[in-house]
Amino acid sequence: MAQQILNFIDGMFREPRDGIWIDDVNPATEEVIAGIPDSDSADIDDAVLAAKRAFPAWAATPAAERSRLLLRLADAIEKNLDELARLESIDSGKTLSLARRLDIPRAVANFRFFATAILHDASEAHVTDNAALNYTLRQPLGVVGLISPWNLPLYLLSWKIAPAIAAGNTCVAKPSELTPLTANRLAELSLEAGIPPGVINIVHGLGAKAGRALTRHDDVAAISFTGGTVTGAGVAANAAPRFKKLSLELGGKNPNIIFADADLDDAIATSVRSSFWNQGEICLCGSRIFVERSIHDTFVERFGAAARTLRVGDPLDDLTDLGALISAEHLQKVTRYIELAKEEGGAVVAGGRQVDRKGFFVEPTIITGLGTGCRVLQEEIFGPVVTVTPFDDEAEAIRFANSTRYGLSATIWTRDLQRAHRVAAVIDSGTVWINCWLLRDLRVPFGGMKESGVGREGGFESLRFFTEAKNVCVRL
Ligand code: TXE
Repeated sequence: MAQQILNFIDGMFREPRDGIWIDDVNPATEEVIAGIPDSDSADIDDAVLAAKRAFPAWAATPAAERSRLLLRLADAIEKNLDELARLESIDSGKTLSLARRLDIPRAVANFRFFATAILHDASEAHVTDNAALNYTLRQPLGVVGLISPWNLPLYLLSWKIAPAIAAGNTCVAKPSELTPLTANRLAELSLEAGIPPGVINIVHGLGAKAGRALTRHDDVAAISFTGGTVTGAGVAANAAPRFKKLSLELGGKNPNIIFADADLDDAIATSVRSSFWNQGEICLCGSRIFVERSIHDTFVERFGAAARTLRVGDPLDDLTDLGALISAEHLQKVTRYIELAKEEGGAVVAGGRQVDRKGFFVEPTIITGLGTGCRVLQEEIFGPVVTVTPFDDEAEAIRFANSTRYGLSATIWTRDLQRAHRVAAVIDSGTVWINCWLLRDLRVPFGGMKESGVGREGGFESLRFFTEAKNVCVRL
């Protein structure tokens, strides 16, 4: 009998009002592992009401006490790391080892980071000659809506919940319907940690139903959304006319630029990770690899050989490198792009096939021979599929890098310091990594340019997003 997940509203676990449930499937086995509420606007109304009631007391709770409770929640997550990693793996298809190393430790870090950040926050004062003293109050917004995706479920959910409630807001979170398990466990742990009822509410269900209701709710002051660009446009269309604050972290088609003077061993080893970690289902993966022509063939040969050694299979096995893709639909989407690559004239130099076993597995795939205008280099595939394209000089590398409507992140490999800075400055992306990838400091601004998003999260940017600045002017 599959587990039944309930909504978490006002500190209690509740069935959906309409009594309808959705199957939650393990992508590695295709088994139904849980039923989750197919919540609608009535459940969102209940959750928003609970959050609204809890807000005044939580906002008035001293920062030191909010911090203490968030730290207890971080400790509770850490104590249950193995269980949470296992839940994340069976729910999303990601490898257990990655969930242990990346997802769950990051959830712990998110809560610790914002729990302590609020103890060090400061605000500004502006003295107007001898006439007035202005000071800025940063006050919580009220009830905020948090919508998160399936690729890094607890990692991204906690990246939103932690700053939202640390700043004194209460929240209604809508995790992805494809990966509800760790959000549900987080709800239980929040009770254990002593977070008051109504501060964190979690409503499960479909984006077009529960998610949409949240974005349209009049009592929700802000929406923080991470997901696909098309969905993000819909979220903005619902939230903007209601004048909600909006933070949108959307898709990417990130360039990974390798100059001939790069440390090739390092560039190849890191490119294997930046291409295929989490089956390529990380918005920061470098899916368009551009290599200076003089080393292109060597790179393709060595990178291809490395990709062919990766093991695709049981996500719970520690020797597995790539687990399953999230769903049958996503598998279809990814394999369709591999076919499209061939139709567009590309050559598959590694992988290229669905793995012949139960579950949604695709080989790590490398495609060469495609121009930057091809759909495969323009559209987000979000799977273990990368292209490698040669470039002739720095100007061409920059042109190629900037040739999509996305602008989330970029990686540059070179030993030439001046060039590294020069190229970083002109690439259209919110993050540029030089000779590294996914090296994250939680204090830095994080977000996308162009169609990769609006707004920045991270450090004080997150705390600013989740607060309203109010200027108080006192005549002297
Ligand atoms: O994500 P969605 P999907 C990209 C990736 C992927 C594509 C689609 O290319 O193939 O997006 O993935 C909720 N109102 N990324 O469809 O729909 C939904 O329930 C309010 C990039 O699975 O964007 C879930 O909680 N909410 C990415 C969340 O939005 C709505 C991560 C994200 O789902 C909604 C995931 C609506 N109308 C996919 N419709 C990244 N940038 O990290 C859906 N949702």
